Amino acid sequence: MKLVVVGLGQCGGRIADEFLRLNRMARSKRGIEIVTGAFAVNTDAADLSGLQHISPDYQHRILIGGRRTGGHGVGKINELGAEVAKEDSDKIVDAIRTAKRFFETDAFLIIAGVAGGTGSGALPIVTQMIRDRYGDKPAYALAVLPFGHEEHTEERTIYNAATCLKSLYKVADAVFLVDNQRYVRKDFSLKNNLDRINSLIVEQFYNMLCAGEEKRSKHVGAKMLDAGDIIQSLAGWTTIGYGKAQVPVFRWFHFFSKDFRSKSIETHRGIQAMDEAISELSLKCNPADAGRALYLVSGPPREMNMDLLKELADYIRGMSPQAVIRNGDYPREKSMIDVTVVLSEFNALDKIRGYFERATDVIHGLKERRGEFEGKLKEVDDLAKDIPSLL
Ligand SMILES: Nc1nc2c(ncn2[C@@H]2O[C@H](COP(=O)(O)OP(=O)(O)OP(=O)(O)O)[C@@H](O)[C@H]2O)c(=O)[nH]1
Ligand SMILES: [Mg+2]
Repeated sequence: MKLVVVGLGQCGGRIADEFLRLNRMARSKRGIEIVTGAFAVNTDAADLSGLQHISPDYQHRILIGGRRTGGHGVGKINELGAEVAKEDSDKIVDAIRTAKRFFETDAFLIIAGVAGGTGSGALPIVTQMIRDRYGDKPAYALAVLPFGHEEHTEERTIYNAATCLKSLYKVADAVFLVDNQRYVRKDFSLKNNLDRINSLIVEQFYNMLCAGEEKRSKHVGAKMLDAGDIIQSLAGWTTIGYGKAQVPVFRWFHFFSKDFRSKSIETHRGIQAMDEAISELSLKCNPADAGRALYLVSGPPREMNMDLLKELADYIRGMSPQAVIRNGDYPREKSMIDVTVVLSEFNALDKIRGYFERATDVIHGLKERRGEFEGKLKEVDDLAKDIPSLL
């Protein structure tokens, strides 16, 4: 599957940059392309300069809101982020058309952190614009949710997340939810290292995007997972996970034994990889609530037998009994079996519900404080009514 990726704000821009790195890896290691264009949009000129892979010209690093923000961002006010994205919409949409292999693109992926200002405000607007303009291709969003500490220290974080997600759900064909906090726990020694988190986020998509682009028959599975399968598997709130289990590169007994034990070890490895993928999903969720599921298993061809595929199918079926399930196998990895899982079309997610409830409280609290503030202001005004003004 080939994507045009568009990153908004600092978080979005950096993750889009990382997708381009992933594409270079796909090209050099596998001879295939998975990204047909990558763009970063920001109100902050310094953030745009800090990117590494996206072309440095103005049509790939797109500065918006220049006059209103002076190139210094919108300081967490996502309403302003949304406004400047609307004002500069032509600039963004026209630039996207310049993607070199635009006609080969299967879908758009629009990325931002939902708690900031620029990205959070621009995400629903740009997604809607892209859908209106390029309606024949799906527009998916990747929404990065804030760290726990950000949620607890800053009311605006919750407000931005809630307003962004509410609007986004209406316009995106699917929304990948990626909770920053889940990635911190994965690797304590790299706490707060955003680069590492960005790589982890993006690498989960690698095999899923590559599988359908393979041209050499030895890398085409018995059931190839292509762009059509992926598109059919995505709708509404969506999570993604990836897990792997090492396989010894050379196993002498493989050549001599058709032992039932070695077969069961392979199946076990596949299940172990799937277990990890499920427990490390990009957002905490209840898999039973998913309406659609997709999984892809990749490994050395000799490891991928029918038993393994059947075990994985049973596993997913047991976990998400309501879901329409699609799957594929990808004889690619050499020294591991890995599994990518996408669970989609969730009807209920605690995290989203939590944002909406808390944001409603924040809005009521703000209204109350505004009322008190205005009451006091009026009191002082009344006190000064007999004092002459110099204006
Ligand atoms: N995973 C990840 N999260 C990031 C990154 N940069 C920022 N964030 C998160 O994104 C949110 C802040 O969004 P930013 O992208 O910095 O904000 P912005 O869209 O540039 O908006 P303004 O700076 O307010 O104009 C916070 O929740 C951060 O934790 C990044 O590189 N990777
Ligand atoms: Mg910024």
